[in-house]
Amino acid sequence: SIDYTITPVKESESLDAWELLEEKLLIKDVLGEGAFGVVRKGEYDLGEGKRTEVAIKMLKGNPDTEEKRQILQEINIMKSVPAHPHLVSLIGCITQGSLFGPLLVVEYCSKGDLHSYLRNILDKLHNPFYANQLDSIIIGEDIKCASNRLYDLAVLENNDIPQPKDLISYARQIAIGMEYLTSLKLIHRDLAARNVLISSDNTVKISDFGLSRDVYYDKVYCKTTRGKLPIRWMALESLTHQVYTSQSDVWSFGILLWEIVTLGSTPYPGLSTGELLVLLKDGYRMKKPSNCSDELYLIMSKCWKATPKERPTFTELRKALDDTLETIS
Ligand code: ACK
Repeated sequence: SIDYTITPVKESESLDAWELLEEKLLIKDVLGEGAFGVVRKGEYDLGEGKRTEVAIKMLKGNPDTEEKRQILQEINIMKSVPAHPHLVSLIGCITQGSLFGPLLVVEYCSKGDLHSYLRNILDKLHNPFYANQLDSIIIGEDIKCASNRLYDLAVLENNDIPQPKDLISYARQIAIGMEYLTSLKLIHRDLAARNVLISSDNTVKISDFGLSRDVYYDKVYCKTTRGKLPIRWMALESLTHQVYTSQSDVWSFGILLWEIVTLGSTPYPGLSTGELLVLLKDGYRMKKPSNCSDELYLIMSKCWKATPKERPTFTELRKALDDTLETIS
């Protein structure tokens, strides 16, 4: 397997076909901020009067050498991964001569991250004006749309509300993207709804796969872009032995399924991260959300098997979600 995390960035590799012209890049509003960097919206001039919307990732303030090394590494990993419909695509980078330091330019996903997107729907459902509850939306089962609160909400909101089958389709698209990453021997290490983006045509794309958290060598790098360890998404062996594999990504995918079903709730509600490790070691796992079908719960539960090898592969997960989708009208 290729370990991208320890590949040093060579100066000579920085200038290539991916290098963009700074004068053609228009940097606009901040979309979001992390511990190290900030993501801004932008436009890139493609020539002949054509422009494309982009998202620009850059470092904040006075970045140190280490932070620069990290973003250059992220750029290099993204360059090495051929584009895929379910991964956020690299548009290019500016590694030389920019006042802002190295810039990573990726496709713009207008609907933002999956977590905020789902939370927004949950908040709407909780709004007394709609007087609905999550319990009345069954995810992963064939139900009559007329009795579905998401359907009611879609009618009120001009149809831009995903239906249960759309939510399963998101999960399936993420499984396909992860199947691809796995085939390239890449481990994501921070698969979560916050790291999935939605494009204007509702295609779901995995983001931040180029982030190299050099977990084997330095604990600092097992932090997320937001500067915290993603404890609630981490597999048992990652928590106990700092072991990250595609099978630990599968565990995180199970948690991500749970996030989708609960429309962006925080995993292990009511439990502190401190309590979690002991409970997980004891075999404790999240129970079935009240609105989750048995079939879908079985899929997520398998992702949380203590023995990594017993968990399904992303290919198996994709197939299982295909089957689930078929049962939903
Ligand atoms: O929900 P959001 O607007 O979507 O807030 C987060 C924030 O930046 C921090 O990651 C947004 N973001 C990141 N990458 C992109 C992108 N390629 N397209 C659109 N928004 C993005 C993300």
